[in-house]
Amino acid sequence: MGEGKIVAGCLAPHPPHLVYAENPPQNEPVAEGGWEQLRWGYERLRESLKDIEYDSIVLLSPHWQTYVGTHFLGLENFKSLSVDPIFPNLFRYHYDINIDVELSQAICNAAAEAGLPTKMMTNPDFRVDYGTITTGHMFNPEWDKPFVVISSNRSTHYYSVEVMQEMMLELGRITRKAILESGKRVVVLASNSLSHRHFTTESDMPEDMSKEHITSHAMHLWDMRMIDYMRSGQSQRIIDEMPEFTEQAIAESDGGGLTWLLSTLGVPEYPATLHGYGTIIGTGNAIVEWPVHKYEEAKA
Ligand code: 2X7
Ligand code: FE2
Repeated sequence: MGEGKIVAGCLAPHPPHLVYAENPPQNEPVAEGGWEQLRWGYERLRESLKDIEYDSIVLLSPHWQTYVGTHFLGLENFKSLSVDPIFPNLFRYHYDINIDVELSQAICNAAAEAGLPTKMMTNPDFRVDYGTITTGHMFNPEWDKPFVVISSNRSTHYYSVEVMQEMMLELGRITRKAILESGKRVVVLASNSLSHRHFTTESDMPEDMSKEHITSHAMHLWDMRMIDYMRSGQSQRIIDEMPEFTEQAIAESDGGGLTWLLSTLGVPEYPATLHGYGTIIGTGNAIVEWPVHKYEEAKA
């Protein structure tokens, strides 16, 4: 086949607070708003891609945690209730997600051929994790595109950040090749926060923004350093500093999504666009787009 294309790659974090604050009909709890800086950031991201045509969304979520290899959602549709185990007061979301099984199987097969342990998830009762659902909703509230959903193999925890990076760099190269060979136009999403130190208590009203701030100055400095590298096209430095960042900022990059994203994009040297930054219960979250479509048009 061939002629497939990655049209954009995004860092698209998934704190369930964002969906809670949007009050969509699928979510049971009701909020008085909150976290607007980030929700407006998602609006800007959606606006930026609204005229770009694509077939599917490929997403890696750190909350689908698999210890034996990388798994892929493998049925045409999953429909159920997703509840955040830590914030059931904020997130009880009735989802109905369509899967691009053809592309999912193609990436899974390519990973298996390269020697990575893989599995297609074909249990119809499988509950899709809230990271996938939150990022899916915030990126595409209409749910009108099929997804490929990739699990987070917990190699940081089983081994180290260095081992995780080796595996995710390889999975990214494989994902890229499989997309280009598929003939499809695709957006790739890494669903993770940056610094990830939570407060240990929640305010009486979770959406009370007078209580929201970064957990510590050190976390702020790490987040700004990473964002600066993204905005100045220094992806390789992000990869090089990932072990220190992940350990010192307790960053959610431990799940491998950010490394996988950069590898899938071919370790880009062009600047990414920051659509929004904000904290959620003390964690740092950035909405960032690598506008592959613009970069490739400029080269042509
Ligand atoms: O999963 C999350 C997260 N990554 C950050 C903040 C709050 C809740 O959930
Ligand atoms: Fe998370």
